[in-house]
Amino acid sequence: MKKKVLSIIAMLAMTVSMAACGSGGGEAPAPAPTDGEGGEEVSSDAGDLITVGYAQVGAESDWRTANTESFKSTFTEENGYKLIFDDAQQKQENQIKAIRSFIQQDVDYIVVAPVVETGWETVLEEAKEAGIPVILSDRMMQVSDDELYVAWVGGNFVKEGETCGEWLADYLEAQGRGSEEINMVTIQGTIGASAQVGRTEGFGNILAQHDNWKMLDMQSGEFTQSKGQEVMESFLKSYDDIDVVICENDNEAFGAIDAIKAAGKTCGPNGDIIVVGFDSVKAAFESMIAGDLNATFECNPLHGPRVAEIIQKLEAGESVDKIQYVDEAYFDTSMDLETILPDRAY
Ligand code: GZL
Repeated sequence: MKKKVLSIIAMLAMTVSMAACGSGGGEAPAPAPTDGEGGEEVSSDAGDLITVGYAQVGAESDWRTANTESFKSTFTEENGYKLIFDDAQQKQENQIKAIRSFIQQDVDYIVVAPVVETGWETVLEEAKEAGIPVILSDRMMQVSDDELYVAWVGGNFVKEGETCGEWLADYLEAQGRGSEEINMVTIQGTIGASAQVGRTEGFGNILAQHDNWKMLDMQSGEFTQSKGQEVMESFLKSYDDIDVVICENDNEAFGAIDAIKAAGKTCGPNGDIIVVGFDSVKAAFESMIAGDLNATFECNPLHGPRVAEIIQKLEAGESVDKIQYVDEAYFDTSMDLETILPDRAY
């Protein structure tokens, strides 16, 4: 594309960093250090490729690994793209540096999964100044002018939180505990991330409808398994009568389960503590089948094809919807999980 010459010069001058994406189940291994200088070129430049700069949050969870894979398998040379991928290791300053590097390389499109919602105005203005369309994937940005981004693709986080609350109410009712005093704690995601803001708000909407539900405490587990375990350990030390733990992603739930077992308590459908997570990654199905996790609320990470569809429409001069939710469901131990699991894409 017209950006080709510049990008070759920039690429030669640029250090590349390869995101080490983790495997399912645990916390992703720490990715190779990235300097946010525009990240790693995923495919060699050639011919008439559309250059896409993708500023990814990090590699903190199974969900993130699947999200990254969705982009890397969509934005390939065979599909007509050159992907420049940057892993910000959950640091906003690295994402901002990567966006500036994409602008310097004069990419055709910038895609961002913003680690938190605020602090983007200036760098988005710079992209606008450079005439580079910005597409948001996954989490949202709070900006004064929503013309600073073309479209957003992601999950409906408030709805995910509400679905979780409604599921819990039904679950407790079915157990004959509908009027019982229920003590709960929440392991939140990265504070200020749309997924954390929405899930906390959504569950809170249902919590407000149940006078017999008591939220004892909320703390951030940063969407990671290790931090989730640490937070649950501290909750177990502070409160000896926890009935439910709401984990704002599955990896935090895996950590919470480890902490519960280490404290000599049990969890899952026949346990002392009900454990729920968000994302519905494969390892969550394995945890439900093992009898540890009670339910998981889906947040589809496969945004690559949706973003490519937006780019193709823009290339054809067509208009695109500003807000595009992905389809989401939930899964619990009442379902035939052994049958569902093999068909799960992530
Ligand atoms: C949700 C995404 C969240 C996932 C976590 O769209 O932003 O970030 O729920 C991930 O697993 O870390």
